[in-house]
Amino acid sequence: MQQPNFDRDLARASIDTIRLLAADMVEKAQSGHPGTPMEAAPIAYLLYTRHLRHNPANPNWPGRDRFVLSCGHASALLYSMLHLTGYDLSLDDLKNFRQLGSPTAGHPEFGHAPGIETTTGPLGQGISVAAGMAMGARFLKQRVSRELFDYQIYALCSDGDLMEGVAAEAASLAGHLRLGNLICLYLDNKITIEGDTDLAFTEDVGTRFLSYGWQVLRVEGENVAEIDRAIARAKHSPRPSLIIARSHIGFGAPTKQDSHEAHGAPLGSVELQATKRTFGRDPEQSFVVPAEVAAQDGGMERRIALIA
Ligand SMILES: Cc1ncc(C[n+]2csc(CCOP(=O)(O)OP(=O)(O)O)c2C)c(N)n1
Ligand SMILES: [Mg+2]
Repeated sequence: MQQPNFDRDLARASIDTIRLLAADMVEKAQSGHPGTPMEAAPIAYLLYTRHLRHNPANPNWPGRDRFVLSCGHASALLYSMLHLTGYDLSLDDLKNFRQLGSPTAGHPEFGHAPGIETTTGPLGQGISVAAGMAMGARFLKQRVSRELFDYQIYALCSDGDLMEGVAAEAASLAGHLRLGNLICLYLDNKITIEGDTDLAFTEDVGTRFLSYGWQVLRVEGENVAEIDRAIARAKHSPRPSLIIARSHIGFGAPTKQDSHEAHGAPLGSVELQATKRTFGRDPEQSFVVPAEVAAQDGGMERRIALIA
């Protein structure tokens, strides 16, 4: 298999840090959703360090790529990622997840914390908003500035997002308009809030999106090289792209991985400690960011230099 042109060990250490920070946040708050952040950490890491054109020191730069968290219940993922990539969100802010007055709300709105674009509570809305944002970006690019508004819209979505009718309407329009600046990453984990998707959702999502006129790519949710290549390919597609990641909710949790129990409740201290052992971390410590993870330059600094 082709080797990725990045440090695999550092990527793995960073991804595990993201998952455990998110699980610690939910555990400390005693509310929230640990499983989806643990599952989506590889995608978030690759996006934020290798693909997203953004500037943590100037989160509102108009030419930035936009990241829409359609499965907004995974907000702990976003906060971990923003903290690690240098946005103005401290480890203490992460420790205050879901507390009154903190910048780390459960379902954050635009402007509430740096780096938050759209995150949605109602499933289906995020991917639909993302299609609208891609239309807006194209308009600005054609009418105002080809250089400044040459940006992509990334949306992370889940089964529930794709069950919603509104998402189908928006995706159909995006395909019709050939919005190549729209990239949706779908966490195909076969689990929803009540249990397996077998209960209510067995359609072939990929074929549906192909019929809308999208490019459809498939990756394995823990395969960083595969995810990286798929995102790189999607960026150059003239059509919108759906990257279907076969991923595992609660990845690394010994008894809750691949279970709806990892969706909307803290893992519990015993399970969380066992998860930390799985990743070779000290089970007694929380909110740990290893020095090599904190100090890394994942290529992000270079992109910032280009756009500052
Ligand atoms: C329109 C809408 N209906 C219902 C809900 C309640 N709800 C929150 S998450 C969820 C489903 C979770 O399953 P999935 O989208 O697959 O996310 P995962 O657990 O895999 O992260 C539901 C039904 C909602 N947020 N929005
Ligand atoms: Mg799911």
